[in-house]
Amino acid sequence: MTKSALQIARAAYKPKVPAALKGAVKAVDGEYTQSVADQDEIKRLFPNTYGMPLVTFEKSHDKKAYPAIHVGVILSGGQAPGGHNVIAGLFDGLKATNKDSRLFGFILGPGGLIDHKYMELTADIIDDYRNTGGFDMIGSGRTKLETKEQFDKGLEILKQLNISALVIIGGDDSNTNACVLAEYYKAIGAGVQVIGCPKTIDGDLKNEQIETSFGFDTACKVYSEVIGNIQRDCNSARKYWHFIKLMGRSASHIALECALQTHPNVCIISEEVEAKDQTLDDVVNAIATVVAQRAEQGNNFGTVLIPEGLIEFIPAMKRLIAELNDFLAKNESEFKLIRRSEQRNYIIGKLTKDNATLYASLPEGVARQLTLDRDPHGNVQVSLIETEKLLAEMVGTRLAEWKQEGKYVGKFSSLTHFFGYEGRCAAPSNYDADYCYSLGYTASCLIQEGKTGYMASVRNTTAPAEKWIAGGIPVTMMMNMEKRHGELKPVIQKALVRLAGAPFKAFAANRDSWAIHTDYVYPGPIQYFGPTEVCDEPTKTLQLEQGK
Ligand code: FBP
Repeated sequence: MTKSALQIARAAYKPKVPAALKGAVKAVDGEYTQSVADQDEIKRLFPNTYGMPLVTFEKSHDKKAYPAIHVGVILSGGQAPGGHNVIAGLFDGLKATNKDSRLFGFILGPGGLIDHKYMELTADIIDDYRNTGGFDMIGSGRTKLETKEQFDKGLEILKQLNISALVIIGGDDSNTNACVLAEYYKAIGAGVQVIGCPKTIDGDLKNEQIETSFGFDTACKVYSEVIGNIQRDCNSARKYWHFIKLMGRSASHIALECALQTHPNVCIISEEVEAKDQTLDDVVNAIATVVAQRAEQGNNFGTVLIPEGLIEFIPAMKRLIAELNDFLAKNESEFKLIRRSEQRNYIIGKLTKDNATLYASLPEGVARQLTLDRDPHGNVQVSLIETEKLLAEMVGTRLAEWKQEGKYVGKFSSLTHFFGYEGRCAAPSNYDADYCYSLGYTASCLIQEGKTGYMASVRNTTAPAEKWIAGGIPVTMMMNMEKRHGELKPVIQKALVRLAGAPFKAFAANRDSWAIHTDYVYPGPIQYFGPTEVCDEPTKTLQLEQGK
């Protein structure tokens, strides 16, 4: 494998860890916990793993002897920078307590456990992937581990490999499923502990105990670097409006963090659009107003950040999509017989009044996308809708109308971008390299202490790493009951952007000024060598949330 000069230099980086994890460690049990909501129901569903205490790891003066164990690890869902360091931390933690312990990686996500596809992760392999981005050491996948048959099939291979603990590195859904698995294995006395680790660039797996999901830091820094570059280009040529969509399936944390880092002229926050019951037209008008105001000052350029999940947060779009899903599911064969050129009018004729008006107002491409791309459940794949193009086109149309009415005097040329995959496998920032390694090491400590149904947690991460606090949180503590596919299920509460939270407030306090005055910030690339304020700075979101 040919390596870049930076990769070679980075391989030697020793992640910073909390002081408590250097040397012998002891677990200190804290308060007993309860779920964030629906306590009786969650307790009933998780009789063996509900209510367990918080755990914190502290330095110990006695070096306990731990037996050699076999542990399995799974990477689940979308890639996020730092996953390899979670595995490296886990490996080092296991070896530190007993050099004969062994680690096995299941290939291509949870599917590897069910299909019995695995590889042993030896020191050579681990060393090759330290501080690297991506999940390619063992691959990842989106198979959901949720049925008893899957759990039993998985147990066969765990028993065969003598594995007594499984670490699942994933987002809210994967960690929910990890907890269901922990409960099941405990209930049947399988002798397999299950520990989760918080991963997702989307940043929506967080709460009082889990400060952030890993990968959010690096991904936002990569996107902010490129947004900064675009803004500098934009401010140099002064002739384009750039519409930039940012990944984040549901929550707008990535868009918000990038806005805080780069000060764009406009940033849409889906949660605000929903809270204010805004229509697509309201969003278009808001952007067009900023374009018109800047044009009055002779500035026919700017940047607009758009969160990937926007469409699903616009109440009227949600209603339209629901009716389309329903209608097309029932009338698929009839729809297929309609000539392509007549499909749009056919749909307009079938929808209820408000939905028909909205559908008729959509640009041709998007209207078509809404009737075509459906997932296996028959739903529109909203993430495939090119919101950046939709908004650019609709803003252009609105400005043309305003020009006719004499309300707009400028020139409008737009360019569109989508940043997602560019950041998901980037080499982890120091923050993610350190945080991930510490999470993995903490997971090994939870295993050694016999815990199951816990998520590894590392807190106080805006302080120097020495002062970080490592521990474990019972996963049931983060759960509530939510409707999924029409059924009430226990799930980890997803953390959306809080409009009352400090990051949104900081953005809201500045956005009017950023809209009109060109106050772009150019964060530049992630740095690994240099002063700590350049190399180790956590996200603005985290700093604001922690009052820094
Ligand atoms: P996870 O929540 O599984 O970490 O994935 C998040 C994400 O990167 C979203 O931001 C994005 O919408 C989605 O994955 C893309 O999915 P895919 O990798 O299947 O294209």
